[in-house]
Amino acid sequence: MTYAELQRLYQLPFFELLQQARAVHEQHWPENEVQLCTLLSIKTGGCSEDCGYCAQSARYSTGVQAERLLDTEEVMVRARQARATGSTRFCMGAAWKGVRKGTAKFDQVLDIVRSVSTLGMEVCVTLGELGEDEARDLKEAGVTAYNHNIDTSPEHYPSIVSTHTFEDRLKTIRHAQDAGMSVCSGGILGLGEQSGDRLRMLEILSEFNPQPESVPINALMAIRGTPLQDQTKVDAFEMIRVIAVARIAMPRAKVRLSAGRTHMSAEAQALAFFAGANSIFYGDKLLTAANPRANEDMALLAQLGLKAQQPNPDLSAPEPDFSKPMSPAADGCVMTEEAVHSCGCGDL
Ligand code: SAM
Ligand code: DTB
Ligand code: SF4
Repeated sequence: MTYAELQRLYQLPFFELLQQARAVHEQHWPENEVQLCTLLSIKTGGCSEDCGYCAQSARYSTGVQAERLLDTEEVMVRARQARATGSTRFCMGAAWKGVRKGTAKFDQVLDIVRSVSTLGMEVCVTLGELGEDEARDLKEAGVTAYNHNIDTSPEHYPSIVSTHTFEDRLKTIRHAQDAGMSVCSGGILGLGEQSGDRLRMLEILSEFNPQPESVPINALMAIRGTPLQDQTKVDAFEMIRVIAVARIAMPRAKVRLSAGRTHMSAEAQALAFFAGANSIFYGDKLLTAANPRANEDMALLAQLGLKAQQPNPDLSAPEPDFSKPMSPAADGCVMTEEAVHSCGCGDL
């Protein structure tokens, strides 16, 4: 969709925009479903890159400690738990600039992917930069979607990140597409961008060929210690407008209401679902930052009469085995909006 078309939509009176987005949504997504995706940080912290929003960059003192790459069984425990609690997509993130074929860490990721892909969920990974070979190996191992966000406009990107370029991001996305993986790509609001940057971001995403299979829209979780720690919170109406425009511009994409839901009221989230969001990260933690509690999300979906998306029958897998151990319970753990440990304890 052209910039001018996106701008015309973005500037519509709020309810007109919502009505248009709703019509597109009902036409393409009549099921009244929301996909639940579980996120797991399989390699936390210590990243070489300087993304100004990120709790995991080694350049900032955010309180997030660098940890080792999880082993396959540790990940499988979390993946089985995710499936048992209704997630149909399991997304694994690693705090790396990228991955290279022939390294022990890449082999370990492939091993994790092979195992997780037996469980019948969509398997998404976000590992940073990929070359053609790495993309092919990931696809062969069972990755269904590669997450690589463009984050903002190409014009604003250099004020947020200096250690890689916007063009580098596009190259990785092309490699993922060429290897036959679906692409999950979106961005973050609240990076000090203008509304024009948001529209440029949507313009570029909507012009991918094919369009992204999913589009995460994150609101900045301002992390203490990062250059963006004092950014003001994203206005919920702005977030909903961007979701509505994304829905119209990319009718077949899952639009994921991603980071930042802890700052949104239940009513604002309901409007975001009305405007076309049909996927969320589900579970008490994102990668390092807080997410709404799973039971609150369940209650919200029930209140709105929305159903959790059912597993894809094409991704056949045995029934959940409830005898397997669950990951450590987060019961009683107080999550905050700051970065928290990846052990799930909730400590800062
Ligand atoms: N290292 C990989 C990369 O950069 O693509 C994968 C992990 S990275 C944490 C994944 C995405 O999470 C980023 O592209 C960004 O859109 C989002 N993200 C990271 N920190 C965030 C924050 N503080 N608030 C909102 N979104 C954030
Ligand atoms: C995406 O767009 N958002 C998720 C996922 N893709 C990997 C990550 C959100 C991270 C929020 C900050 C944190 O947890 O450190
Ligand atoms: Fe590293 Fe990704 Fe964080 Fe950037 S967003 S610092 S590449 S983990």
